[in-house]
Amino acid sequence: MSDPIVEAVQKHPAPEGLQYTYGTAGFRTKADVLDSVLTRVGLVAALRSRSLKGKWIGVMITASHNPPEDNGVKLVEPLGNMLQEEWEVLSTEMANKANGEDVFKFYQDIAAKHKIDLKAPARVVVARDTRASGARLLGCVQDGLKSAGAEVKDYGFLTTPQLHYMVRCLNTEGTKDAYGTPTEKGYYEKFGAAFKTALKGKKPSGGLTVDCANGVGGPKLVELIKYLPPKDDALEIHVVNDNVIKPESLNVDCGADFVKTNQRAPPSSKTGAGDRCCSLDGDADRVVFYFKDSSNVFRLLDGDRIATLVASFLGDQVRLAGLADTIKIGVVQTAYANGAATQYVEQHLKLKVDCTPTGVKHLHHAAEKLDIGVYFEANGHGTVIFSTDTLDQIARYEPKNPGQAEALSVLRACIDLINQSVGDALSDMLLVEVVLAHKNWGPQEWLSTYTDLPNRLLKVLVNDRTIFKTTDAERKLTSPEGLQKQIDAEVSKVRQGRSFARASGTEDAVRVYAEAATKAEAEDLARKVAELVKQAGSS
Ligand code: G16
Repeated sequence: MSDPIVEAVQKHPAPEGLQYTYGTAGFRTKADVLDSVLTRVGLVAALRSRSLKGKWIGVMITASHNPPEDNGVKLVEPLGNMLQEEWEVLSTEMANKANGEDVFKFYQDIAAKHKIDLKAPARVVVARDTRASGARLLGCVQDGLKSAGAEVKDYGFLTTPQLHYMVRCLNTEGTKDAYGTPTEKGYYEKFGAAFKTALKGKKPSGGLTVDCANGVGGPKLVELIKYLPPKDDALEIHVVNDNVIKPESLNVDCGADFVKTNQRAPPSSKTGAGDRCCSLDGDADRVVFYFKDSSNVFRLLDGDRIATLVASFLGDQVRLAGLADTIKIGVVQTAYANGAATQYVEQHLKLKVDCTPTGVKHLHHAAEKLDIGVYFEANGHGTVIFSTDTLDQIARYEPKNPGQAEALSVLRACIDLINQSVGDALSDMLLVEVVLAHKNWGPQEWLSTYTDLPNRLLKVLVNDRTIFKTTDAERKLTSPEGLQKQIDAEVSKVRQGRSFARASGTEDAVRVYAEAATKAEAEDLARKVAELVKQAGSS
């Protein structure tokens, strides 16, 4: 059979014996077995766009925090959200079809089942991070898109959140919800201007050293800096680990995942005590802050800290603006949130906390139900979203005095500064700096709001991670049988103990998290639970 789709699929045959799954953040695995997946993702993207009458759909080629030899791909919905779950399932099926004819038939079946007009326009935006395999994989997507007759806009290298931004801008252009100009310059201008307005002439104390994980965030941050107010008036940023010429250095001994998992600064870090630092991940959708205290001890300010800082600041502005009776703020976390952070939000900030499974798509959905939803994973991935009603209220509200007017204008600038389509390390970083400047805080004051419970995160390699099934927002295992009981027994032996195990959605491993009253107890609990997981996973 000869059809452009069959030909494109046959040009990139699937390796035998591999099963692909659209996981936590799309397809992720070793880059050298991804060609066939990328071509088929091109077909799904074209179908998804046609199903929405030609709305722009995004395709991002990245493996984010994963090692340089990995790569991946994810699809972005028209408003910059993650792909709808039903389409994740279709993508998985498409990726696992044996050959060109099966793929072609499935393509037609999807169209028939979802009443998609295959003559309708298909529009797709593509971008990639700086991985060496990116160019080849882009070619594979392009082959799929071309064979399906899609119109393609290739933005070259972008951070993942920039791609989400482009998609939202393209789909809202010329409407009352227009999000911005769909160009890189448009992105820098929007966030640069919002940063300046939100600062209200306040200057963050000291500079900020930004570790860019040797990924795409490096060159993009260098560009963004050109659009920020001059460093003497606002923020002095020192960019480090921005070597994209050596793709093998991506995420190696640097970046947000390294810092969060190892609870230490990148070994190359040269900052002194009290210097504020942050690390982005490989595609700049996560950020964590940290510093050395006066005793030279490493102190981490992770996603939980960003959530508490931002929720308390936005809560203050809403109250000062006189809107506290009508606008409620809530915080969304995952099981990885430190117990002390959850307690702080509930008992000190008196805000509601929801817990969802890992993956920003889950947090985003929960946050959409709130007036102002602050959602961050402990690993630094997150953002704040405002409901349409809340945005309207804030836009229409007439302040009753200068104090209210001031708070209202800060709130409006924060709305512009926050990338509401998805967690964005660059926008989150600027937001944190705004809050610290307004509070006149350094990292020590930020840290002093509460004390984290010591914790440990471990990665366990097992034969088959799919046997690890969870419930209760991943806090409890339902399979393998009996394992949860064993974990509970270990947890009960330590003070303030909590631990859980879950299969990663981006790597072939099971993750174990443990926290307890002391570092020794947390480490010990993590090690014991990891041993239990290892045993259960090797049978
Ligand atoms: C992705 C997801 C995050 C998730 C992380 C780890 O991050 O977008 O929401 O927390 O993977 O997931 P897992 O523990 O299942 O491997 P990123 O930054 O890699 O895109």
